[in-house]
Amino acid sequence: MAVEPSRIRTIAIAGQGGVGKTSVADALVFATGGASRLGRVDDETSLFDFEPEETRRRCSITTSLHHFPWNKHEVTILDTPGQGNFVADTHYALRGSAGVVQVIDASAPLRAEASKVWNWAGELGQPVLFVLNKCERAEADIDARLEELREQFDARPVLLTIPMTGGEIMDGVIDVAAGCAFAYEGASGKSATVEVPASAAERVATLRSAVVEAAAEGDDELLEKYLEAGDLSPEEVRKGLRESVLARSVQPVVCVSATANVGIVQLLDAIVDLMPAPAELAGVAAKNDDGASVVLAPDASAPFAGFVFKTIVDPHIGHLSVMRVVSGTVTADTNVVNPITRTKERFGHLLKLEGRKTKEVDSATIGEIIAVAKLRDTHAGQTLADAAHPVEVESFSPVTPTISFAVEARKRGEEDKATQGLHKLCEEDLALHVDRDEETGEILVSGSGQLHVEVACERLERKYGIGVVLKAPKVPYRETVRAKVGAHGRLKKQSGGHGQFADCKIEIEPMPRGGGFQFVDKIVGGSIPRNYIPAVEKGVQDALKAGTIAGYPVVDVKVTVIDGQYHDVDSSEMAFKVAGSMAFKDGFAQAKPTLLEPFVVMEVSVPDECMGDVMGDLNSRRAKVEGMEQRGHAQVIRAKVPMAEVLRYAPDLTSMTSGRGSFEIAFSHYEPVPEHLVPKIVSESKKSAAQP
Ligand SMILES: Nc1nc2c(ncn2[C@@H]2O[C@H](COP(=O)(O)OP(=O)(O)O)[C@@H](O)[C@H]2O)c(=O)[nH]1
Ligand SMILES: [Mg+2]
Repeated sequence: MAVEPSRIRTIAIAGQGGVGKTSVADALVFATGGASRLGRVDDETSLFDFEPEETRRRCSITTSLHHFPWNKHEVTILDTPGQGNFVADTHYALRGSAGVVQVIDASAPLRAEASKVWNWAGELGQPVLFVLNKCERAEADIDARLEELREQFDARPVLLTIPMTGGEIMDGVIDVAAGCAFAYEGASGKSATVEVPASAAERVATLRSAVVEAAAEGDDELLEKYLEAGDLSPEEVRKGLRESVLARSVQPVVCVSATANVGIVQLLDAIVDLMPAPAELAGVAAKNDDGASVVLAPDASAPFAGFVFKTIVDPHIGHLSVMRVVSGTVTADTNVVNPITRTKERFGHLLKLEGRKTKEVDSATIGEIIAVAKLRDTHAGQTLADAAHPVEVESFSPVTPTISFAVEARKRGEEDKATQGLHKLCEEDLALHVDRDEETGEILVSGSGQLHVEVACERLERKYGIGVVLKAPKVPYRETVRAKVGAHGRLKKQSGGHGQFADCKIEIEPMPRGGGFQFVDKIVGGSIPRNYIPAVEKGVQDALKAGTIAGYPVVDVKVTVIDGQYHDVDSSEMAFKVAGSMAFKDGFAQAKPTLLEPFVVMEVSVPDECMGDVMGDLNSRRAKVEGMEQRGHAQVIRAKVPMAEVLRYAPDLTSMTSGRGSFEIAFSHYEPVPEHLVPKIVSESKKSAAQP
């Protein structure tokens, strides 16, 4: 039977790496009876981290889903990765959720990566519930964490539960608003209601006022009542708080210990009570068939539209497309179309994901997530819509990689198989890119970090049986021009038989950084016939693929074709293509060509006492430091650094900070390479091109 949409909760569990997101997710499933024992990442029994690359590293690499009933609601959770190499997947997975449960380690200061999740939730307008995890640890400091949330996120956290400590250990939680406590029986998840310990009574009273105040602010009527009577009923607190949370003016905070399995029931209640039902979110931006902007309201009776935010490729089952129902209700028989590829798709079976398993359902409605197998031509980032109402939901913005490696198949002759396998991995992982180096013919794999690329290669071997080795990381240099010049290309082969003739004159000039390529046609009087102009452009574009300094792609140039000659019989598209290419190559060398290098933006988080070393080291890497700030006991340095200087930064930072430093990296922009470094880069890339 279909679920009543007001009882649907679909939430992402997100946050920085290692804080216990996956452990919280396992505890949620266990508490609702969805697992007979508590899955644990440390024992490799987690329902969410089940891929060998994940269990081996104790680190989530891709988003996993599960769903369960709780208190007459249908809850779906997405356990997302937090590690910097894999968070692109999290950004995309948030397009599937309606609210974010951001997990924070109560026992350690927030790291820079935590703010990413918070900002993404903000961009998507999703309410946030904070979970303070690892509260049983001696180092847990709840007040310090709340202060960081206020300072660094400008958040307004309001505590709903706090740990109750019996002797040495956290063995229960106090429900602040209800004024009672829950004593947990070991890790069984069972609890008994008990009185708030006298020692905590005063603190609980203060915290309760904060909750009631936050609730009153959510609703004018309640505010009036609160100001008059000085208090609100439990039902009014819940209602007002819900409104404040949905408006994103308040973030509830729940304290748990995932591994000790304490406080999880209160977290479940908070999810159901305070996270949005799909219809409570704003509509989703889309385009209709005529290209006009529309907003898809979260309406269960509207025509169906689903946004595919993830693809899972299983070597046995094939493709699973995972989508969030954005509007309407869908069954296996709904007639759907992909408006981008214009393909009609058949759903066959609708599946719900349960960790590595799936369960078939008859229908799905707004806010639910379903997977369908073996679609003909649909990819992550695309929409599937009712065939009578084709709409296209706004897609993802692409992730620019921060590192590239050349890879080589371990067995000779398996290059093509390796490329094919890597392309299949790219369908699942939109932050992974595979290209061929135009000059050397090598396969280039690019991603968000070395670990990301290494994991991709491990998967290639496990899933498709193709072993590859990573060679040295490559910096994606570009070439460009700095002066405006005229250039000439002339192809003339008219000795006997059918000849070849084309002649074109062009101007080459620089464009602003990031301008890419622009082609302008200024031919007057038909010196080159109209139908040959595209061939000239094609020829120029071919020449752009490999510049003449060191064979890197040429960018940020404008090419204007101004004059030319043709021959009635001997001219052809082919001839003009060659002439265009010749003209560009001729002019490029005169136009003061230079190399551009990519810069990355980095946030390096280091303990105070390592500051000096890390700063000195960054300066030696040509870094431009843009700012520093104190976060807890750590300093966060923000800098723009040439990618070439930080290709292997992780081990160096580890040794400078004895493993206590961390960093985040993202592509920033291109800049000219300093003149004195150009010869070295050129000779190195020629050397690597000469290698067999
Ligand atoms: N002491 C303690 N350790 C925890 C708790 N929750 C998770 N951990 C441990 O923290 C590590 C990372 O947990 P995991 O769930 O994989 O974190 P994630 O990266 O955020 O998904 C594992 O070793 C867990 O056993 C907790 O509540 N208390
Ligand atoms: Mg995890």
